[in-house]
Amino acid sequence: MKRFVLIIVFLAVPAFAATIHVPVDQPTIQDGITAASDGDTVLVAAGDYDEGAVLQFLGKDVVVVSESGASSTKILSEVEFGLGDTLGPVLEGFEVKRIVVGSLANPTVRACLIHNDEFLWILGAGCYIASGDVLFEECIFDDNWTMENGGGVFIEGANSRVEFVSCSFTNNYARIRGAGLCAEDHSVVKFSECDFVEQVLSELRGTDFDCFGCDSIVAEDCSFIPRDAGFIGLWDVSLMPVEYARLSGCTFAGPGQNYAAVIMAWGQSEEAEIVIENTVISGCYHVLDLMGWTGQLTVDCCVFHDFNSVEADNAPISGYANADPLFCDPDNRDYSVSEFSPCAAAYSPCGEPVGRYAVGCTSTYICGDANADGIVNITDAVHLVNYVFVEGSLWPSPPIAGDANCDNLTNITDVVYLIAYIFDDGPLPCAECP
Ligand SMILES: [Ca+2]
Ligand SMILES: [Ca+2]
Repeated sequence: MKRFVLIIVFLAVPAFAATIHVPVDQPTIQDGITAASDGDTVLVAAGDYDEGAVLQFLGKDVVVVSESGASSTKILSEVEFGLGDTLGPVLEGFEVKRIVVGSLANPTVRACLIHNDEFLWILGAGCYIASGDVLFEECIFDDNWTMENGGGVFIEGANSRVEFVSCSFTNNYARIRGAGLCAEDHSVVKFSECDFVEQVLSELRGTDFDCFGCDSIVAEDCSFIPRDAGFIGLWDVSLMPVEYARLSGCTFAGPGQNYAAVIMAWGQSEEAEIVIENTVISGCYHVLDLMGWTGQLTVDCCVFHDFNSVEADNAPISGYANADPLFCDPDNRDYSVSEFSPCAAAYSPCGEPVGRYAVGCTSTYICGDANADGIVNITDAVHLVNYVFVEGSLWPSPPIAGDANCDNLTNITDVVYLIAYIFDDGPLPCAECP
C-alpha cells in the first residue's frame, strides 16, 4: 500500500520541475524564464529588476513568484503575456509598472501592485488586455493615469474573459472613459469582493468602470467609494451598451449629491438585462439614469438614500427602500452599518443583508422619532404617514424607530399611536413594549 501511494505522488509531480533562483541561478527574471521549462518555478529575491523594455513569458507554463512580496520586489519593466502563453503562467507578488496581455494568453496575476505612476497617452495605463482568459487575485491597481480610456485596466475585447477577485482600484485616472476599468467589444468581466476607491475621471463616463459594448459585467460584494465631497464625478458605472450586467451585494457611498449618476445605461436593445440586487446606493444625483432604456431591468432588495432621482424610461422602478443605510462612520470611510440599519437582514426590505459591509457598530434611537431629529412630535407622524402611503418615501431612520406600538410592523396603527401620544396624553412610544 505504501508503495502504491508513493507511485501516485511521484506521477503527480512533473518529472523535471525545478526552482530557479533569481538572482542566484540567473541574474534577471527574464533569464530565469528563458532557462525554465514548463512546470518550473522562478523564485525571485527582494529587489528592483530592470528587465529592459518588456519581460516576456515566452509561452511557458511557469510560475514567477517573489520571495517576499510586492512591497519589496519591483519589476521596472512592462510584463507581457503574449501569443502562446495559454498554459496558465502565473505572476505572483511583485510591484509591476504595467501588464500587457496579448492575443489569447491565459495568465493568473496574484498579489501584485500595478502602479505606473506616469501620465500616459495609451489605452490601459496599468494593464492592457487584447484578448484571453485572465485572472487577477488580490491585486491593487493604483495611480495609473491615462489621457485615453481605461486608467487601471483597458480590455480591448475579442471575447476576453477577465475576472478580478479581492482586488482594489485606487486613484486611477482616465481623461475620457473608465478611470478604474474600461471594457469593450464582447468582453466578459467579473469582480468579486473588489473595492473601487477614489477614481478620477475628467470627461465622459464610467468613473469606476465603463462597459462599452462588453457582453457581460458582474460585480458581487464590491464597494464604490468616490473622492472627497465637492468632486464632481460623472457616471460611476457606465453600461453602454451592455448585454448583461449584475450588481449584487454592493455598496456605493457617495459624499452626497455630487454624482451625476451611479449607474447609467442608455438606449439598449430589448435583450439587454440589468440586475441590481442587495445593493445600497447613497449620496448621488441620479441613482439610475436609464434614458431611452428598452432592455430588462430588475431592482431587488436595494436601499437607496440621499438622491435626487431614480430614472428609467418605460421601466417603473420599485424594489428599493428609500432609507438611510446608517453607515457607522462615513466621515472616516467606515461603511459598515448600524445594527438597526435597513441594510441589516433584520430590517432590510427583503430580510436579507444589503451592501458590501457587515453589521458592525452599535447605535441608539428614540422609539417614535421616525425622522431622527431627536424629538418625538407631529413631524414624525407626518413622516410615518408618508412612509406608509406614498411609494418611494423615506423610511423611518432607523426603520425600527417607526414602530411606535412595537408590534414589529410599521403601519397606520403606529401613526394613530403617535398622534394619541402627542395630542391626547397617550402612552410614550414603546412604553408598553414587552
Ligand atoms: Ca422626530
Ligand atoms: Ca407597529
